[in-house]
Amino acid sequence: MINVGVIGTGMIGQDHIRRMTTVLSGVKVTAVSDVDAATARTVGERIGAAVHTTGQELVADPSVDAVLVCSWGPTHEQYVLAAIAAGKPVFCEKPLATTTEACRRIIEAETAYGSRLVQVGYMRRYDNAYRALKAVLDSGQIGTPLLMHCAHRNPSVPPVYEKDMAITDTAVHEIDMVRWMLGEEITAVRVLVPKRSRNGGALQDPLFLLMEMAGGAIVDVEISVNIRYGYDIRGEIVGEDGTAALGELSPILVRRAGQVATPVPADWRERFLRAYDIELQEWIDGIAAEIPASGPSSWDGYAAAVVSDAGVSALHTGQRVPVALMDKPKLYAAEVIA
Ligand code: NAD
Ligand code: ISE
Repeated sequence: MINVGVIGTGMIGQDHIRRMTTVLSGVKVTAVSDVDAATARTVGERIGAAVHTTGQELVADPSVDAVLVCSWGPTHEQYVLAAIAAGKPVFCEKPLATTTEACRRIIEAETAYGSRLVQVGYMRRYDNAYRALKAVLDSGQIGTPLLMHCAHRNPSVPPVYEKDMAITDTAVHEIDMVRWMLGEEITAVRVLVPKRSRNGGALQDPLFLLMEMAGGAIVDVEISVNIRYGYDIRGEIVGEDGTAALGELSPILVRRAGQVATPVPADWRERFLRAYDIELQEWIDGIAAEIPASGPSSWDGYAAAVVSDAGVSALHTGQRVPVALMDKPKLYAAEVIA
């Protein structure tokens, strides 16, 4: 049984606690912590877990074998570094950190430790539809990929959501996904700014992100975070010999009043339900088997942060911004992305 401590008991923290408590096997949530002490206490009491005042105390708790970081992005670094210092495996929700410099510090700490302790929550790599799309691409059926069209649509976002988060918090999923899907790095980005939706208030919504890949393909991402009708994630690869796209995921079609309708997921919890289950179960099983983390790494978190920083710069300047990664440390050399 792996004892997990959860830092951050907000939306995804509570959802991961639910799955670790009622869906997954070989895991127990033994401790929780949040700067919102009342929420942490309510959640901790519900599942019989210890409630710590700080994340650092939780990491030091001997009843915690592994740490799950689900607090706000800018707070991730301190907890990931604390877990590495304690030699405990740590699963950090995306983004690994909100700046390139913070990700570099995590890489330095992990490489000094000498083996992988960190996994980042880029769950699309565990989604059946994305995996099926990658299998078609890798089989060669549609030939060399030339373009990928993506849409990342949220029905709405909370009031704390700011302009740059369209890149750093939302499109960062596509940034990680295309590196993994095409097996190559992103070399430059641009952001186009269309007419503003009246549903977004003061927020510039939507945005259009363009990414140039090392092999010459171009990826576009529509980022709409006030689309109202539901949570809609789209992706289509255009190859030299054909195209392949994520399918419609609903198990039913409703025919009524002269129309055919399929339900749209309400949010990311519903759309990626199984992907989150699989990523966390594999993480837990790996810890139980004493195998170093093999999912998205600190290097992937760093690469996503560099592209995301470039995206923010492109958004503010209107310019094409090149992406340059540092040399890859040996610890991550065996990973799929070159
Ligand atoms: P949220 O606001 O619902 O919850 C975040 C929690 O962190 C809050 O309870 C807040 O009080 C707590 N917190 C803030 N600062 C803290 C600190 N210094 N120490 C401890 N706790 C602190 O946000 P959320 O939607 O649950 O997002 C949390 C993280 O998960 C973010 O990094 C977000 O990007 C990520 N996330 C990932 C996915 C995904 O699809 N993989 C989906 C949603 C959120
Ligand atoms: C949120 O943090 C997530 O990670 C969701 O998957 C994404 O769709 C949403 O835009 C983010 O704010």
